[in-house]
Amino acid sequence: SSPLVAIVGATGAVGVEMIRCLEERNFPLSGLRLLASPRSTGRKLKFRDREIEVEPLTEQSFKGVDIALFSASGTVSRQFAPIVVKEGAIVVDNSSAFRMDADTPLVVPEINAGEIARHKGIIANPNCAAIISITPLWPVHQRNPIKRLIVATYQAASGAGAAAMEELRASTEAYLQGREYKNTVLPHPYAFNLFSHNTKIDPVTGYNDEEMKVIEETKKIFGDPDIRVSATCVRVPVLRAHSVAVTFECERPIAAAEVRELMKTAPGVKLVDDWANNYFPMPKDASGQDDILVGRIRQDLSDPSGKSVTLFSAGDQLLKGAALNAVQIAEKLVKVPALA
Ligand code: A2P
Ligand code: 11C
Repeated sequence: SSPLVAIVGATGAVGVEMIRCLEERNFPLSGLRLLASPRSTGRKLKFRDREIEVEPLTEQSFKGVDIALFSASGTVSRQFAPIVVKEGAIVVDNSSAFRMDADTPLVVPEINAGEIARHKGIIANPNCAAIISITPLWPVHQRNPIKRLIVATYQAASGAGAAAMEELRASTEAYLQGREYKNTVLPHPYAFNLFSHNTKIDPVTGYNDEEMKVIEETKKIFGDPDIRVSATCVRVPVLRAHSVAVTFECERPIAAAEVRELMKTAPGVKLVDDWANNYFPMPKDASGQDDILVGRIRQDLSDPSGKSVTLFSAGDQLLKGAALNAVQIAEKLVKVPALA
């Protein structure tokens, strides 16, 4: 019979997209339980032809649940995911709490769906910047192993949650009206500005947590600890799609034309590479789309060996970067044939 599904963080930026993905992809479920903080108790959210009341998350919330999709925070996942597992249910966790645990599969279904089978109750959804950076690269890596990868991200407000999206809107409005705006969610003025990703900097290396996630998660998802990765992560004033400039070096020479051909059939990817019209991936176009847009594919002129290619991509942070990827993992759990 169909599973009873719970969403933890159902009122959040990712949570509401999880509800929408379950609905749009016609996920087979016997019931949907929506959980959030006590602040949201009593709120109703639409699913299919009905409204479901949001319940406060407690240790009793998971009775009868088969699959729980978590997107509240690492703290909430650490506290409640073990309770779900003890109940015999499966967690798909969008936080970073368990991603690097050896026992926890870290899954992008287009890359390593086979990992799902070895789960011990928790399957981790990767960091959104990592998913959007590396999903298009997997077919390249299989053809001609990528030895080195350098990414620079342009990350949207949604990655910092619904309140950050609201801060972008409100601060932009204030700026245009010449009003003062005191930022309370993100650490710097956001309107008409950009800044280094708002996570902790390692005092020794100078890399921030987001950059280290991209580096470490890439190795785990590709199953290749030797791949050399560097990342610069930046927050830009865009609502909900992350963009990435990617340069990679393969084991053998590779032509940009070959990469472009691979992108035409890469799962979860759409080629947007119109040189004549200077039309390439944009967060505005990626927003609301399942596919990651990829373009600007060209030889890296700084590598005379011909082994390096550079490209630019944009993907919806809330969809492929988070909710969609989690629902795709859940589909594999219930063995739904690949949906559109
Ligand atoms: P709430 O809306 O009641 O605060 P976002 O990433 O957009 O900020 O969303 C975070 C989500 O996680 C929201 O649904 C939020 O609920 C939920 N959440 C945050 N903290 C807790 C908590 N301690 N217990 C349950 N849900 C939480
Ligand atoms: C951002 N990627 O855009 C982050 C948010 O590890 O899942 C999600 C952090 C994570 O700020």
